[in-house]
Amino acid sequence: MEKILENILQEKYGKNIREASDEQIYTALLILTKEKMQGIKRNEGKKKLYYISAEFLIGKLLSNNLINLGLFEETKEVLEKNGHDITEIEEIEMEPSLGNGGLGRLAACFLDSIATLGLNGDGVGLNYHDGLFLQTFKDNKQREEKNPWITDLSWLTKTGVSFSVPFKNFTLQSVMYDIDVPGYKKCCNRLHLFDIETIDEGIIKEGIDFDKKNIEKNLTLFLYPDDSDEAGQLLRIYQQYFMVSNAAQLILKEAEERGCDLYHLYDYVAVQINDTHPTMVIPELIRLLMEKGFNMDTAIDVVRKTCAYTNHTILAEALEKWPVSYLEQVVPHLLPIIRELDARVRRDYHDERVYIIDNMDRVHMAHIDIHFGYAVNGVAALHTEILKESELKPFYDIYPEKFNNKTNGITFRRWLLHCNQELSGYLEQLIGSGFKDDAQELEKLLAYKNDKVVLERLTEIKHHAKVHLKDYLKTTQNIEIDENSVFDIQIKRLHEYKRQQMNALYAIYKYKEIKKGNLPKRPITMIFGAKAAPAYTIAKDIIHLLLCLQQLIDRDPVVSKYMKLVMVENYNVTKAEKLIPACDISEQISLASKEASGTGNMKFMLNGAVTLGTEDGANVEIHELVGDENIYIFGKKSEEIIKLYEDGTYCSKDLYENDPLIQELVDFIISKELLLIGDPINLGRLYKEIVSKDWFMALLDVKEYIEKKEAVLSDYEDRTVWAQKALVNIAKAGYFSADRTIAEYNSDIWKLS
Ligand code: 26V
Repeated sequence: MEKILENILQEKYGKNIREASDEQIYTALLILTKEKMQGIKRNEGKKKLYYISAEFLIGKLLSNNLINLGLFEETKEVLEKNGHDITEIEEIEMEPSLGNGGLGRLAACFLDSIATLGLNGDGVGLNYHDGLFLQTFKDNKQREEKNPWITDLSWLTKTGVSFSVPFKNFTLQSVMYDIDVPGYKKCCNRLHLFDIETIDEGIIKEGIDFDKKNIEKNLTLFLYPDDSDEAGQLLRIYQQYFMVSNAAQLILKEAEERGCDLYHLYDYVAVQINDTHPTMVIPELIRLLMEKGFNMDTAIDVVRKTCAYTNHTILAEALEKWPVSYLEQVVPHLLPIIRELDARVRRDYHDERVYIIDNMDRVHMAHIDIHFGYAVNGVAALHTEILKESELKPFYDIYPEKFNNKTNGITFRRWLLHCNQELSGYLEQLIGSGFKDDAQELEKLLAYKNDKVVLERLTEIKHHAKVHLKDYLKTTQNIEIDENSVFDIQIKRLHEYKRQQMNALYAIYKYKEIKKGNLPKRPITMIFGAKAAPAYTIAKDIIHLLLCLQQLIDRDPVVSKYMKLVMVENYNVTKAEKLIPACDISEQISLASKEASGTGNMKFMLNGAVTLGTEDGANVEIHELVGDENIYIFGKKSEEIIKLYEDGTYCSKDLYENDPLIQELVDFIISKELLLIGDPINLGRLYKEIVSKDWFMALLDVKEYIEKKEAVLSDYEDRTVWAQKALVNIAKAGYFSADRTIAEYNSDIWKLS
């Protein structure tokens, strides 16, 4: 390896490893790794999976690829020997921002595991040039900027593959780019990202503003362009159809190349539809098969046996419903097929809840997937139960055999081996390296639960990670944090159901307690990281509140000795990799029933944080695995919440008016202290929202939350018992390896050979 690196550097820059700059080393390593990946075996097999997703939040790739290729340690040593630090080299790489949050990161973890299990399966998505926006803070508010990530030399490789994609008024010619995805000590798969050559970043004006109607220039500029107006929604439909038409054409082309008689497509191909964004692949495949001479019945039958759907949310507003008139404007050629699918449903089932086109002429994308796919899965046990028993009950009654659960998972290569090398190394010393291939082997750690030396060492490793995070925040945001304080972290997309606003109310509680002289035994550092969708007003108001609280606390000479609130700017995968190893308390406080799974909860657990959470999503399974002693659960249960929504009886105003503490905390949002710092419009609107609506019931659980968090902080002081909790969490995290999840997808859904 050293020799090859040396050669590349000599050839390209006329320098040896010692003389080369970090940038030059990064480029040389990129070239070296890409060449290695091109040389290794591809997964093969008669049947191939296509994982179609609007998002692949892959994060930086250099170290991860080196780990999977078995070259990381050697590279690190060679660089060290020559005066370079691999962590500095990692900084050079731009993070592609091709995803929003959990769903996109899950797709990336899945690609890693699919390759690691040696399965024949590629990802298919879009090559957004500016990805999701880059978040900056100004005047305590979020600002959105473009986020370009594609450099001259990157992980993308342009292929010769290209398809014609027909829209109503024009046809676009695609270009396919590939990113290699090496498995851990295994063969390689690919992520195919489709694009067009005519994209013009020059049309981006102020912030992320651009002409939404100029499709030939804007199609793959942004992930989730603002869809608060008609042009924005049409653009999303253009993007989705472009993605799936390319996917469908690629699938049929490759199947035929593998000798498939398309009448048996399902023996050669499995298509996983990641949420409803790729749903149009179903009518598109039907259309393409009919062009090849299939009759409609047969085309539908073949496609139904090929496609499977994953549901990632029960939030009604997130379930896509496109107006027929919009589809007519973009893809009129799909409409006859969609109408026929709807007619077949209406013929067979006399229940308007399962129709594809509703009485407002909107196409329910999930309904297409459920009727015309062969499997439907939720992403955690509770979530799947809720789908079966309430959200999708009419469908479950028709097709009980299609429904199944696949509890999410994470790749341990990135979320332990790479992001927490000290912990991973120590675990290897204790229990051997078997856990790297079989995550369940982490359970061997339980044998050390009463070993003082091990517990102290785990505490020390956590402390080191906290110091690293301290240094990182100092360099990147010029923020000082105290490594001896408790690190309490909530990092995820900003959404009311995730209840960052409830955590903010805790911050207000703590601030007031300290003001009253009730000083905590140990300072607390509350860390948040979250982007709010640009058009999501209340989410932005919550960010404003958090930033105002951060400033208020920082400016207070007394309070700032005991607490600190930090909002991390532009939260992304790279930042998650720094934050998660340093965390003591993992905040997973969504309103029960609303968080389908969560995957951050798993990453924190694996890195020895203790969860403070509701019985929601995969928290339920974490709770079952670690037991009551090693998790802090609070709040109303999902059945109660579902009932409250059904009855429509929740009234935040009653809670506000009848509980003096709740009133005091909520009133603080519009207190003179905060209004001196913040914007009365944002704070006033948030105050009103919480008092008069509080759709995600923060006030319902806030008191229990405060009590529980106080108990956590008090328990933290018994450092030995806390280290035992951390140890049990690490030991029990093996279940959440994405390798397990993917093995289940394969045996129950894909059945790849
Ligand atoms: C999308 C939208 C878009 C419109 C406005 C409101 C809204 C709210 C939520 C969503 C979520 C879409 C699907 C999604 O990202 N689900 C996440 O999937 C993760 C992987 O399965 C899972 O861990 C998270 O719990 C789930 O929220």
